Amino acid sequence: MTQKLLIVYTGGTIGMAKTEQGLAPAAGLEGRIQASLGESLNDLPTFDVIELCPLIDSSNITTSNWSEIYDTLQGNWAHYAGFIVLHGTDTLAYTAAALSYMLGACDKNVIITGSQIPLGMSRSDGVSNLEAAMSIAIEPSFGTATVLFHHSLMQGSRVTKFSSHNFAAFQSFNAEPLAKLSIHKQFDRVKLNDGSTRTPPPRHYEFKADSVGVLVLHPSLPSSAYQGFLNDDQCKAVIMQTYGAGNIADSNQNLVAFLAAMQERKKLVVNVTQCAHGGTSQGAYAAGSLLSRLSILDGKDITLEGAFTKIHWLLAQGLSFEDIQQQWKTPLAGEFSLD
Ligand code: ASN
Repeated sequence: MTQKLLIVYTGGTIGMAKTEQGLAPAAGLEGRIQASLGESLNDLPTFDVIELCPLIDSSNITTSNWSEIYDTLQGNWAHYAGFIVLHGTDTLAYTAAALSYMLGACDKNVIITGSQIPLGMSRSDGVSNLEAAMSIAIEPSFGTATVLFHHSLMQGSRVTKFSSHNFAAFQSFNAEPLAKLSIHKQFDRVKLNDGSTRTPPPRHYEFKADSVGVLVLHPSLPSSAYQGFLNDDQCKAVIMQTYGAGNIADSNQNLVAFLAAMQERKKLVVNVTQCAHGGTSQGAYAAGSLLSRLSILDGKDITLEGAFTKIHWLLAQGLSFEDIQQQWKTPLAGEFSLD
């Protein structure tokens, strides 16, 4: 089998160029890769580049872009030994989590990376991120989609962008990185389910773009922040970012009534903590115990991105409210820790 890599370029800073309006994605990345990586390419696998159209700043990502990336990978699966997705950093964590559910425990590596400074510009971190991804993409499968950034290889379902300035832009706060790339490369492969891997099947579902919202709790929350979710028929679920160990203001009668009405209308609510590290202990405090009584799903130590995309994925499978309540509890791609 060929040891060739496929690089899927979606846009993002790594491939941007200066314009009068500021940095914007630019086509023709292959030439810039050749120029920036130069002779190092002699030690790396050969590669092809597919540029998606249009190339985007990842702040413009939508659920249909996840499908497009998946279809590109799936359609080319048999022809390459490994895959790299070049993506903007702003929403990379959402795409990485979405691809983790979509691909499952796949039999080849899909590594998602990008950069804070464009390739070809001085001090670009794109060179080291891309070189590192290329150097490990044809390793035996890590068993899940991964993110590689600033020498750290992380589970795709677990990352969060935590710095807009540092080269180490991503963290996996609740799961150890799969590898730290130094002079030596050492991998702890992820064991999902029984450790078996598969070829991703053709996509048979569509994401429903407007089906999931996010509610961030804050002191004296106005009801206008959430009332719209209730009245919007397209909205099937809300990820609620709660305080600390998963607490809400249980003295806020409007909020409590909203949560009860969500349950009555069979709209899902997921409890995800606002804290970057740790997770929920739903019910540990009286102020959070109400959530279990209202059948609100416990996000445990999942990220916002992991929860948002998991609900999208489950809804896209056409599952009922009751089935999703059940299936939520099982990790699909290592997205939360089991107690
Ligand atoms: N705005 C850019 C993007 O997400 C940021 C980056 O890639 N560093 O596309």
